[in-house]
Amino acid sequence: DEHYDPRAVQDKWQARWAELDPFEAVETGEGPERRYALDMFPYPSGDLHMGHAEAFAIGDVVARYWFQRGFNVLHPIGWDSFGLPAENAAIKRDSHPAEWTYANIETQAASFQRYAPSFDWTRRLHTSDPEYYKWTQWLFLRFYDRGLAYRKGGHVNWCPKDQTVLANEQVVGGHCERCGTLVEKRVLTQWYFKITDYADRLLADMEQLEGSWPERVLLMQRNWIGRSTGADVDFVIEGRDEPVTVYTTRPDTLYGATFMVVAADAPLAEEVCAPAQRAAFEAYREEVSRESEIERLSTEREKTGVFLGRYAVNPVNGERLPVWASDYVLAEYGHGAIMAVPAHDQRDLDFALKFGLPVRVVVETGQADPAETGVATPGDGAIINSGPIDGLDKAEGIAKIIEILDERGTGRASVNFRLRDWLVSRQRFWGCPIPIVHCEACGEVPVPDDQLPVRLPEGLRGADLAPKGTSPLAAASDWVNVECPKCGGAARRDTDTMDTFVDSSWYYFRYCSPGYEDGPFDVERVRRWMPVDQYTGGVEHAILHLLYSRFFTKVLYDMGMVDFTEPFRRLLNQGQVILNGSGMSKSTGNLVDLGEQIGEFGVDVVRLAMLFSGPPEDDIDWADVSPHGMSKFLARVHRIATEVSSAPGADAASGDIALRRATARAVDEATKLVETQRFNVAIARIMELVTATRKAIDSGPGAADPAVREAAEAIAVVLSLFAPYTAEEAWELLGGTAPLIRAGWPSADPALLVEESVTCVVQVAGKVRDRLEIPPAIADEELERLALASPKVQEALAGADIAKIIVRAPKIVNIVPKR
Ligand code: ANZ
Ligand code: ZN
Repeated sequence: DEHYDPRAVQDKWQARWAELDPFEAVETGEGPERRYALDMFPYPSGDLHMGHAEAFAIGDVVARYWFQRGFNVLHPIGWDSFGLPAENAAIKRDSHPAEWTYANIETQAASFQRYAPSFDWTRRLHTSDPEYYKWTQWLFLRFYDRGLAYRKGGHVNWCPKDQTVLANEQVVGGHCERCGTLVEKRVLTQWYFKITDYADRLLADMEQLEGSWPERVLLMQRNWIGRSTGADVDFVIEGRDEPVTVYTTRPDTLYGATFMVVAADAPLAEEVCAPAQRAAFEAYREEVSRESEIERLSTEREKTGVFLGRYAVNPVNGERLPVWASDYVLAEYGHGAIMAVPAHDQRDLDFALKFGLPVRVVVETGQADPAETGVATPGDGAIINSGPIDGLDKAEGIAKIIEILDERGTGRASVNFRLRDWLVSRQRFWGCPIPIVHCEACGEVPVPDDQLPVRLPEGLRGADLAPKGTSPLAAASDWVNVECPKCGGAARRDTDTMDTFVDSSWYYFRYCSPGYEDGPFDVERVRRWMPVDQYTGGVEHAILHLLYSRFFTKVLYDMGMVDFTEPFRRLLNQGQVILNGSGMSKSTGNLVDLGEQIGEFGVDVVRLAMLFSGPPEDDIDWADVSPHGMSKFLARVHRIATEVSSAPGADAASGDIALRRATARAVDEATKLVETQRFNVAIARIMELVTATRKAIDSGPGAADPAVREAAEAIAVVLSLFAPYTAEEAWELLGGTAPLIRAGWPSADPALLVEESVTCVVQVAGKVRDRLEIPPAIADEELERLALASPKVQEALAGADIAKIIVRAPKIVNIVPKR
């Protein structure tokens, strides 16, 4: 019947699956191979939207495929439930963030139950539950024990709207990643995680991910870590005991240095500044502190700076270089000071031209004089004006200079990373409290493990949470004032909460043993389930979340808690769902409503439409998607199952051979396509098989033919990955037992995969000389090659040159020798 309504069977099967529990991961030491399918857990902002639908459909396909293959599958779900939106909602509605959060979680959970139902719900977790954040705090303290969590004062990014600090990673183009407000700099004492200690390993271990993570994600991670190699060079400063060290990637241009620049906001600038220049310097520094990051980093902007009244001595030639302060040198990179080589570095050249400083070419690049063109020449070439390294090229020059500096003890090879330590404290309420107490006598005191979790104080709500620039927790005086765990004296709790990226850096470990009470996870169970076989989620997490998770895993490895160093074996970033070019996200509003689509077409249709629209990595333009077409297709599947259901079962081997071959090919290809995540093509293969089956019923051997049943069963099993409800219904019609997910994956009989062959006649000078058995779809070139390779043809040619070959694949090849 063409009137099949995919919505009609959803509730029935959802209830049956809930009874049968086929998706619960089985905890046994032995048994089948295990697979861990992980989806990036959602933030509970309202109901699920089209973006979720895309990501979770993909994750569900992967998990279902593994279930169907008979693996022991872990496919958990949970919520990343701390965070600012809940707090802002609570302020607006005069309520508690938990109310909004947990109400939204329930809404999303209900939607998930219908939409992507292969989760193991027994492992559900929420990062805002005290049972979860207890272990986030425990991990914080282990980081603290290892010197990986520390407090320091310094310039931090401050969002004036959200009234909280931001990690460097959360500042995009100078603006708050979340709300778009221009970010300011503030001097504050904050908690950091020492991710820089792991920079080398974060980079080196990427080798394990090569080929199984998207290339662009690896590239983004590499750029973010930003390893560069060069040299540290020590410059003596006249009138100062301590030399100033600069980091340079071009020590080969050391003879071209004509001045030095110190970051205006670095303490070094203040230290180096001569008394006569102090007033000018302080005025300049004041100016810089008012600038936004975006202004500072702009290349368009004219350079600014001030002379510090001192000279640095070039260690290789004794030249005196004036020392300047400027904002284009960053306090937090390298040593916060540079040697300026204006001929070969554009920023230095802009500065030199602005302030009338000398420009000296030391590399012959064949380009025009930078002092005249205003264009620096950063390329390679023969070194000149550089004493002992004249005539060398860049690589040789770098090696030689480092050797010279090394000998004199005035410099050394050096490696730098762009990666900064991870700022983890936030001045907001709805997050994981930092388990530290500040005591006047003892200083920072960790909360003892047996006093965890440090729960969020009760009683704060609504306006109490409004941003004030200090943490709202500070207002809960009963909560803040505690006894020092060490000396028993009066002490205060740390009032900051952790960046929610801390919560999400380890949730996938917790899924392995969600109720575990003796630690963040059961080491044995993590050994059983991890690493994650496939992680599915948005490319917006390509840097932060993945980098932090990789960092956590390495720390856990160093703690001896896990025996692997990378948490995610394979990564898939799904594309976005868009509508005619406008991104559909929370910020732009949901233009297509998932609930409405499901209401109109049913879950199977929405899933199928998403998955069929293109490769999973590509964006989906919902305007191009055809739910009606998918609906018709499912009706055809259902109709075939209905027609076959009344036919008696019989040995498939006696069935129609052409359809049997088509089924075997479809299964074989679909398997490979699912393995390589080309789901859209896999669906296309099933559609072709449906068409072939229809033809066999209508104008071939009919619905009672055993090959038709075989095809119908294969269709149901493969389709179950993409349209699980219709597939299960069809399976039942065919006499199968629920749940279909336990029916096993079909395997294609290799004998049926061998292509049929046809006979090709090969003529030489009009005479038949050979007959070749070849596949019917052979290409002309391939057939020509085979014909010429035939010994009988070679014999007939007897060494004669060939005038012409006429190929009519797959029937005939005619070879005309020269006379
Ligand atoms: C002299 C020089 C000559 C440089 C030349 C470049 C070209 P990456 O590759 O990103 O590591 N630099 C060093 N510390 C800096 C800081 N704190 N703020 C701004 N710039 C800084 O860049 C390293 C290069 O950036 C260094 O090499 C230095 O300039 C500059 F023809 O030294 B170079
Ligand atoms: Zn104390």
